Order: sequence, then C-alpha cells, then structure tokens
Amino acid sequence: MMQVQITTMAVLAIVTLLLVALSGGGVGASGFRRTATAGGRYKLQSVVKEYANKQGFEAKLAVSPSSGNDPLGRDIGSLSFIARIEKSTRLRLYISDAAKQRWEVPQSIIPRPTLSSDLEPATEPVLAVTYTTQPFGFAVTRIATGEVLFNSTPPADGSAKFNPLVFKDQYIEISTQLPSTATLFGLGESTRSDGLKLKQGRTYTLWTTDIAALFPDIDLYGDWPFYIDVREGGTAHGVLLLNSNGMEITYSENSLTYRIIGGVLDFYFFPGPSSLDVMDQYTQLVGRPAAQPYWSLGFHQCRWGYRNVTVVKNVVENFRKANIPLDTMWNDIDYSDRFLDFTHDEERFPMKEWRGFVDGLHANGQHYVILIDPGIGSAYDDYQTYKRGLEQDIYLKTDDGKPYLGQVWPGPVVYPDFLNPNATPWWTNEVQLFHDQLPFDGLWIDMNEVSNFCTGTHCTWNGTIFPDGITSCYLQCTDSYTNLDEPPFKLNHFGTHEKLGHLTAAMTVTHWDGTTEYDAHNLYGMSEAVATKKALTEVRQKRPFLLSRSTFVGAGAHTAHWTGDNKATYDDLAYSIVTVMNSGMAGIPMVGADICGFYDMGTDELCSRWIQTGAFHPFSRAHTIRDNGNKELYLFPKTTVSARKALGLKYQLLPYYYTLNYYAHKKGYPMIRPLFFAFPSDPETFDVSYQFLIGDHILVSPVITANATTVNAYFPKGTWYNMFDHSQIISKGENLTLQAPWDVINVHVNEGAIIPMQEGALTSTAARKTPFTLLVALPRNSPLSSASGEVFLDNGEDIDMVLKANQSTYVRFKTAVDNKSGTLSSHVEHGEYALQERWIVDKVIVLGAESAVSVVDVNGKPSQVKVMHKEHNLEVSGLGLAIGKEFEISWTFA
Ligand code: MIG
Repeated sequence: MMQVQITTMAVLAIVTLLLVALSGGGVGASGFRRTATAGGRYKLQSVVKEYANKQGFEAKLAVSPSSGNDPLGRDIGSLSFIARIEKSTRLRLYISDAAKQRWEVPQSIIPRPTLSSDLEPATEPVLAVTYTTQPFGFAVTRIATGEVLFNSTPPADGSAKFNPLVFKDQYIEISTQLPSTATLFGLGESTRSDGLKLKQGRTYTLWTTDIAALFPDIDLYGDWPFYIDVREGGTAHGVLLLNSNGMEITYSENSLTYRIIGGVLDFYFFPGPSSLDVMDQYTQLVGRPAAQPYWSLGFHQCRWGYRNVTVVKNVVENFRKANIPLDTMWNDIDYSDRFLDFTHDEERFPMKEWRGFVDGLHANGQHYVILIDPGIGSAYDDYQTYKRGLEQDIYLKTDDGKPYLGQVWPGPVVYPDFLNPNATPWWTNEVQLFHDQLPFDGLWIDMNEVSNFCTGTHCTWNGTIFPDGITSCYLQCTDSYTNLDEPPFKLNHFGTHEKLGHLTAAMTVTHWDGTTEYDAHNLYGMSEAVATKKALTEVRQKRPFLLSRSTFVGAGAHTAHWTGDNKATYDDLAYSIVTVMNSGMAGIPMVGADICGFYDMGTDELCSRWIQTGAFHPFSRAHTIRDNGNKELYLFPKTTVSARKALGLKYQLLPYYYTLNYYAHKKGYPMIRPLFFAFPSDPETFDVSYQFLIGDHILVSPVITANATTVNAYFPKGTWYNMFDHSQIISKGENLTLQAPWDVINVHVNEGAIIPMQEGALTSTAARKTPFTLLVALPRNSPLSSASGEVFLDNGEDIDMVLKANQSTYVRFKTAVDNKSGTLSSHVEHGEYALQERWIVDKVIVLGAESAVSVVDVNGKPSQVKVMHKEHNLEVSGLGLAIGKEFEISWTFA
C-alpha cells in the first residue's frame, strides 16, 4: 500500500511522519489508519500524471470488486481522481467517470477554474492530501498541525461505520470520519427545529422545494452543500461539494455521509483558520456576495393582498404618520393582470396613478419593488411576453420538443430555461419594456424552485380558464415516469419521499442543450437570479436589488434572500434567527424573514418581538399572506413602540451596516454572524443559536418566547454596553438574565469597537445626510485599552462598490487610552468623496472612560467642544469635523 502526498518537500516530511506514526497498526489521534477495510469497491490503480511543484496529480481508480448490479445500479468501472492545489487556501478533489463527461454545475452559473486551467504559482500550501490505495480513500490534512480534516476511509476500529467510496450513475456515496472535536454548521437550506449547529442523527436533504418554511427539518427552497467545521480551540475550515444534484447528507456519530443522485464529486476544502477566512476563501470561488444598495438596508413593507394603488398609498402615508421608518414599498402579484408577469391591472393599478405613486416614493427618497414569477402564462393570445419567449425558443421542453406545461397562478404556464443563453436577452427586454412604463427599483423573484401546482411529465390544458386562487392541478397529465423521476435512491423529498418531480417540472424535462431537470433542478432559482441581476443592472444602470426565494451556493453574488413562508408563532421567530445566520454562512448575507409572520395574524406582543429581532437583520421586511387581515406594524400599539425603537436604532446604525455590506461584497463576510465567528475559542458560543452578532461587535439577544419579561443570554467574556442606555455588563463568559419587558430589545456593543452611527430618520435617504456620532466601547477597569472601527461611504447605488478616488471614502478610527489620557484618531483613504458630501463627525461617545476629563484637544489645539462625563461615559459634542479629513481628538483625565 502506498501513501502519496502532493505538497512541498518540507510538508512531505511532516505528513510522512504522521503516516509512519500510524502505520504501526494503532489508530492515530486523528483517526487516520492505513489498514484496508473489507468491502471497498475502488482501488487506486495508477497515478497517471503529477503536476509540477507538487500542486496535484491525476489518478485512475478501478472498481474492485464490483458489487454487480445492485438495486442502486452498476458501479462505474473506471474513475478519475484529480487533486489540485488551486491556491494555497483552496484544495480541490474531484472524482468522476474516467470514460464519460458527467453533469457539472455550468460555468455560466459559477465561473471558476476548470480542471485544465493553469494553477496559480505554487505557494506554501496549507492543506495536504493523502490516499490509501485499496480500498481507495483520501484524507485532507492541515499541514501545520497534522490534524485530519476529512478522511473518506472507514476506521478499522469501527469507531465510525460507513462505506468506502461508491460511484454509480445515479448513486454516489462518500463519507468522512469526524473526530469528536468537530462542530459543524451549514448544509441548507432548511428550517432548523434544533438550532444552529448540526446535530448527530440528522439527515439534511438538499433539493429545492416549494414548501412552507414553517415546516422544520425538511428540504426547503435552497441548496447549499457547504459546511463549516470548527474544531476544538476554534480553528475552522470549510468543505464545499460543488454538485447540483439532489443529495442527502447524514450526520452520524463520528462521521458524515453524502448520498448523491448524480453529477460528480467536486470537493473544495478551505482551510480558514478563522470562520471569516473560510467565508473569504469560499466566496472567492462561488462568488462574492452582491453589493446591496444603501436603501435596501432600510425597512421594507409588503403584503400579499395590497389590491390597488390607493391601498398602498395609504400604507406609505400611515407609516409616515406613525413615525416608523419606511424605505421601500412592495407589491406582490396583486398588481398584475391575470397574474401575468410584466402586466398590470388597469382597473386596480391604473398606470398613470400607479406611476405617479412610484414617482412620489422616489421624490421622497423611497423605493418600490414588485414580484414576478418564473411561470409564463401560456393561455392568452394577447400575452406578448409569452409569444416573444416562444419566438426565442427559450422554454423548458418535454421530450417531444414542446414547451413543458405546468400550472401556477396564471393557470397553464411554461418555464423559461434561464440556462439558455438566449433567455437572458429576452428576459432583459421584458424587464426593460415594463420598467419603461413603471420605474420600479427592484424585483422579487418568487416560486423559482421551480414551483408547479401540478405533478406530471406531459400535461395539457383543455382551455378552461381557472378561477383566481386555484392551487390544485387543473391540467391533464399523462405520465411516463423514468428512473429520473424515480431514481433507485429515493430522496426524502417533501419529508415524504415524494417523486422528484412532485409539484415542480418533471425530471425528464430538458434544457436547451439537453440537460435534464434531474441534473439542473436545484439551479433553477439561481439561474433566474443570474439573469435577473443582469437584466436589472442593464435596465436601471444602478446597483441592482433582487430578492429570490430559491438559491444555490453562490446565489448571494446575485440576489438577496428571505426565509420564506413562515408563521406568526414564537417558534417561527426563533427559526428565523437560525436561518438568517445559515444563509450568511452559505454566502447569501442579504437575508431576512417575513416580519410578524406570513401565515396567521399573531398577536401584538409577538409582532413587537418580531420587529425587535427583524429590524436588525440585514433585509428587514414585513410581509403576510393575503388571507390575513391587515397587520402593518402601526396597527398594533406595542409593535408601534418597538418598531420606532428597533428601527430607530437600525437606522442610526446604517453606516455600520453599510460597511458590513462592503465587507460582505469584498470578502464574503456575513453581515449577521453567529457568536462563534467572533469568539471561536469560547466553546460555549457553539451552542448559541438564538442570539446573533451584527458584524463582530454588536450582540442582539432577542426574546423568542411568549409573555417574557426577561431573556437568558450568553455574553462572551468582556465588557458589553447596552446600545440604548449605555448601561454595562461585565461578563466572565456566562449566561445572564436580562430585563426584557415587551418594549425592550437587548442590543449590546462590546469592548474594542468603534461604531460609526448617524442620526435616525424615516428614510435611509434622509438618515444618510445627518452628522455622524462615533461610539467607542472600551473595557471597564482596564487602564490600558484600545478600540477600532471603520466606515465605507459611497453614494449607495453605483453599480460597483469599490474604494476609488472621488467615488468613495474609507475611514479607519482608532482609540488608545491609558490611565491619564486618551486619543481618537482617524486614517482616511480617498477622502475627497466624503468631503464633497460634507459629512461631519459631530459627536464622540466613549463608553468605559473611567474619570472626568479636564482638557480636550482637537488636532492638537484646545477646543470649544462640549464635554460631559457621567458615570463611565464621556461625551464630546459640537466637533464639526469633516469625516473625509484625518483628525485626532485627545483628552486628559482629571
Ligand atoms: O403560491 O406571491 O413565498 O411570499 O406572498 C404562493 C404570493 C406564492 C409565495 C411567497 C410569498 C408570496 C406568495 N407566493
């Protein structure tokens, strides 16, 4: 048996040592062992190519012994195994049929290096790969520590039970050993009944499904085959399986098993070592999250059932009267004529009045978003969008070459094939034609799993026009199911092992190039998002905003996301906190839940709690189903109070959120983060599911139970200050009970942070023009301390979000304090833009300033600023300093 590794010589020594240590027959601490296990199906036959600089190799695997034709199909006889160090921080391991090209995620969906792309010049790799020849298995090791991160060979001591690699046409199985020191996060999308970290004994089904998000623990709208593994001590790595086929991933004791119904094994390993590093490395491959326009971080109001322009006008007016911020008004399908995309009902939404309304929103610095569905109504001769699509030949087809017929709101529909390169120009033209009439600011793409009210392979329509609101199937379907609809391995689809084509396009339906829905199903929403982002950018020539229900890994590069159809219950409120963090970890950081619940009315108290939480999610939108009565925030007295408070703070924090948006775009960092992201060496944080961090520094501890007046919350070690009253908590790293009567949301900033804030306002457009306050948080009772923070400023809607002269400004703030004095200074990059916008820093609040202050100098000179010292807070106001120009404020303690 042979062990090979593909790294530099220095590394070779370390790895060899590791293997030698294990070859004595014992099981290493890492669980890696060389002994062959019976029942292995593949052996490594030969290494056929080694890349220069030990950057990888290609090998042939041969089936041995074959399992024959078992119920899951025949083993593929010969496989290629390719290992490539694509970068020092990215290891790719690829296994596929050696004889035949199999389905892979198209480059148009995730552009990335191919297997024959040139490798980047060799640098010190962080990860090494080793393999066993028979049964074939591979292991990925962190070179610096020798820790094994992934190991597909079953341990001989039986400490984990799984098969070595199985590779058939419609069934691939691969597992990894996991030590007890591993904690896993990710693998979505699903609503989680049991919190954030993955739980042993659970199976995660990845198949995009139109099912209400209120049902936990089953396949949901998105497909995110990516996890982060944080090991004891806090070192993180990420594992992506880039495969769009349906799969189930089972987390068992000491192992994780993938069962995949097609495609290839295309693993990418990202070494971290921090979770933010993992996000950086992962989004560098799948796509950096899209820059979001400034206004999209404000509050959004939506509902299904805003029947006419007057109603929506009144809602906007009522928000103003209630003094609750509102940036963006939405319309669901209600505006459309017969539910057809890019049409409007002239009676209820007369174009002149409707356009006047949208112009009015714009004049007031507000925005407007409308919904479209992918199902293109095919029942009407006068529907030009449908006809133009037919002419362009861009619909999904059945095997007889006809457009595949499904049914959604407009009745019979056909579905655009967004993988077809001709679909995007057609779609862009439709967006353009409608935008020419009504200048909407964003698009909401719903139902793109893709949803179908019928199940069938070949469906026809008998000409009856359906009554409004029919969700049962009215088409006649004659079904000829194949092993694509019913593969030998049944996914736990819909939580009931339904056929794969259940309430979606049939699996035999084909795309332009012959690709089947069987392979591409999970990419439908993502492909629509790619096309829609392109269309919106081209049409508006501004930074696009779109919201997609269905997503795939990398969808964050194109779209925002919401957690789907939840319910007005405390459980659903709790679920939303977890799903929002999971979406961020999937690389889709612009995310939120339907505030106050989609189904059911709920209570004032629940809605109050929900806005207290939802206000702080990056995408903050209230939405509800049409069957519900009105439930806008201002209709409930308690909710109104909470909304003013929570959104009031969110709006003050918009510069901080926007800077997080910049980092999400630049580095893939989630805007909302689990606690372990910032406190990885504190293992208590791994179990915190229902609190979240805004960036690294602001902790939100929401109430998620009825009738509560307190909340139990975990505070990592350090000093934390309440964002509303600046009261302090000094935590040893402990669970604390905080006061939380109905109108209180606990939001705390931790030591070491400088938070850029502005004054609140009823729109982000107005808030953006106000003076800045810098909130500095220092540890209590520590004579020497420091804090830092930053702000990114641009006009909030340029297509590119980059640091560039005259277009944007980046400022870093630093505070250093000893027991006699303190300074706050700024370092400015490209200040011209901020100077031109005349932004000023007017106030500095230092939390944790132990004594009163005798002198304040600004830029080295005594100044006439107003100074207040109360308990541990120092407040300096009347500064009037241009944020675009470097400054230094210093003070001496009395
Ligand atoms: O079949 O457009 O999740 O937010 O209000 C329901 C109507 C279709 C589902 C979305 C929901 C939206 C609704 N849509």
